[in-house]
Amino acid sequence: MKGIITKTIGGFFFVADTDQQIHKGGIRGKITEKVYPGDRVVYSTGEQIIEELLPRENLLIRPRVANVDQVLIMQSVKQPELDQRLIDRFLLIAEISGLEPLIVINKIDLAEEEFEDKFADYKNTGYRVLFCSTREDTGLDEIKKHLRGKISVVAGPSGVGKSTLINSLIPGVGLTTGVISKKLERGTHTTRHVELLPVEKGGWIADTPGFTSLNIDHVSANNLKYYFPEFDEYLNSCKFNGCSHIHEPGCMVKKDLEAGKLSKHRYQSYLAFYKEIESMGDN
Ligand SMILES: Nc1nc2c(ncn2[C@@H]2O[C@H](COP(=O)(O)OP(=O)(O)O)[C@@H](O)[C@H]2O)c(=O)[nH]1
Ligand SMILES: [Mg+2]
Ligand SMILES: [Zn+2]
Repeated sequence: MKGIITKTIGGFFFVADTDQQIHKGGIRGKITEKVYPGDRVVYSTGEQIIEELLPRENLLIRPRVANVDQVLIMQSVKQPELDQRLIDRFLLIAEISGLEPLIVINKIDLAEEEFEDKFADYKNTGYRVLFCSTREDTGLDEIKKHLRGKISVVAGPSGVGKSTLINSLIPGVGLTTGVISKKLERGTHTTRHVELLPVEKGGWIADTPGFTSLNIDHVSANNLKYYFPEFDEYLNSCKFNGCSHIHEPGCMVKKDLEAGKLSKHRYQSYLAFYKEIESMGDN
């Protein structure tokens, strides 16, 4: 039978069948590779032991989750304050890693002013943006739809409501939230296990304490432009081949930027990441 690993603890693993029923078992000796949550396996019933590790599509390093389809880039409108640069950083990481990004903006119950406009640039670029309030139970059904049939991880700063969201999506899962959880996360850093949690209708989601920041050192400054989808249509329109859209004459990106056809804040993020990568050297 085919199943999916939801967590591993010590010598044991937990494998979910196609009905999301979870079985506990030990790993058979002939499997020499390490298995991670998200790994697809062939297992036998009864003893529920892994027969075979099926080919992996990808493996996130921190946290270790295999076969990730989607990353929820989560922020709140307030408490903590919205950080668009961080959204852009996570979008970049998602693009580099080949994961589908889904921007989720929580705590809309706290908004005192119009906030949706701030996300028009992302929508125009083709990114999905969803708004929710776990406190007032708004927007959650829409999020559920986007989780169906996929393995998703949640990324975002501490306090935006990642654990609360998962608790709302999966009744009874009981993740620790709020101030206490921050202490716990630090105190039990090494013992915490990543676990895939079942979302109704066949999706999986992982709360990811370590996935709050990542560096972007595996892309070169020259290639950075390929991970900003809004620049795709400029590949052949600038005067210079391989234009970085920064200082070259005859750059159409800069022209359209001035004409207000491209997002200024996205371009600022591009510049900031470009400089960051350059300053790391060897590019
Ligand atoms: N006002 C408001 N507070 C929320 C909402 N969602 C979560 N919170 C609160 O934000 C705090 C941090 O939530 P938590 O889930 O622990 O954040 P995490 O660090 O991202 O996992 C908790 O006190 C939650 O009760 C929301 O939609 N609105
Ligand atoms: Mg949390
Ligand atoms: Zn250019």
